[in-house]
Amino acid sequence: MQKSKRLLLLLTIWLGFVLVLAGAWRQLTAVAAPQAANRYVAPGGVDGSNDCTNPNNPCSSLMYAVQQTEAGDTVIVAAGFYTETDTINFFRDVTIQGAGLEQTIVSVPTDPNIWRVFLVYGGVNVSISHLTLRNADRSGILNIGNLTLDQVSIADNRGVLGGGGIYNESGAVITITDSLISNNGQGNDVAAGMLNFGQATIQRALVVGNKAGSYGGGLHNQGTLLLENVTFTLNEADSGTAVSNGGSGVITMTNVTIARNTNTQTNPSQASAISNFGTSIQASNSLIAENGPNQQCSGTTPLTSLGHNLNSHNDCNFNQPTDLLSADPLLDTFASVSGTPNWVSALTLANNSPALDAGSSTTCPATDARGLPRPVDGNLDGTAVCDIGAYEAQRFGAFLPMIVR
Ligand SMILES: [Ca+2]
Ligand SMILES: [Ca+2]
Repeated sequence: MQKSKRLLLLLTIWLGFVLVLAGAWRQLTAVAAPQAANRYVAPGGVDGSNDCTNPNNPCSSLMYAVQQTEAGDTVIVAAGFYTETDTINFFRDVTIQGAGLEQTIVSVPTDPNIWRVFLVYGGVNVSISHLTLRNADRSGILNIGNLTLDQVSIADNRGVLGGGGIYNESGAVITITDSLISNNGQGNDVAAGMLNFGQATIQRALVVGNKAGSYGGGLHNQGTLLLENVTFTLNEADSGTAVSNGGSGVITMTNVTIARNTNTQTNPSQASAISNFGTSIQASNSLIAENGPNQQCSGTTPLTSLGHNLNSHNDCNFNQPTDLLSADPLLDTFASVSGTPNWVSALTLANNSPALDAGSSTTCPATDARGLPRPVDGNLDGTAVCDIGAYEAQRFGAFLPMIVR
């Protein structure tokens, strides 16, 4: 009896010891695990031995701050113009947050040896938002890893050897939202706005004023590409002036507007909007108009219509009963709306445009390119239906009393 009591006491003491040890170990490991840090960059900051973690003592260059990061860190870049001395390489998972697309400008000097602004290495997850990156000799961004861009402007990169704005490598994944791809390429190579070999998604974006020498003024795709609420306009190339697809490329486009792009070569077999030599392009709720001077679509693989497309001519193989052919969409000016990202403006539709309420409300996204809601009753017949293209007319006048009632 006495012996068993002593055993019980010993066992209790041993158990308590084990529990104390376990608690201590938990505390130790909690301390040992690296904590994700915020690092700060601002004009007038100081690099040197600074680890950039004190917001009151920020670093001055984004490249230096990225070099200080551990995996999982966030680099917060204040408003300002940053001219980096070379390409910023991402070897670790990092988030970069600027102060705004028009406020935080990250640039590199004009130099044929500075090929990129950002390079994301394979297997690395990087998220970049609220800034502009510009002036690389080759591609603004080379992505080999997994990259998300939100409210980013990719501008004025020269695209020597193609892929001026973005080069998304085979096996890489990129997601672009609420962003602007503008004025990339110098008219002497391919894929001025973007060259995609991997998996790419672009939602709510404006691809404008990019200039390729041969094909793919807006972009060239040989991977998997999803386009939703994207406007391609004022791009130049000698074929596939807005969108070019090749190799095993697969493109799905929903509520895309391709308008006012210009061929630099007048060979009528070269498309002013889309050329498809790849596996497939599927289109729904998309608008192709006012591209010239050549035919709108060309290539070896006809487009596949999923319905509710509009072609100002009749040369894109749109063959569903809901497609509008040889129809003038009555495109108007660019519009953005105050309170929404004004860089993702879209080409508006006149009040009597046939594109109003001619889309499919089943397949259209919940907003238009500007983030405004779909569907809206654009032809004022009492029924809200999605419009064709990246823009949804916001007309509420006539039926407001019904809503108020
Ligand atoms: Ca309607
Ligand atoms: Ca509508």
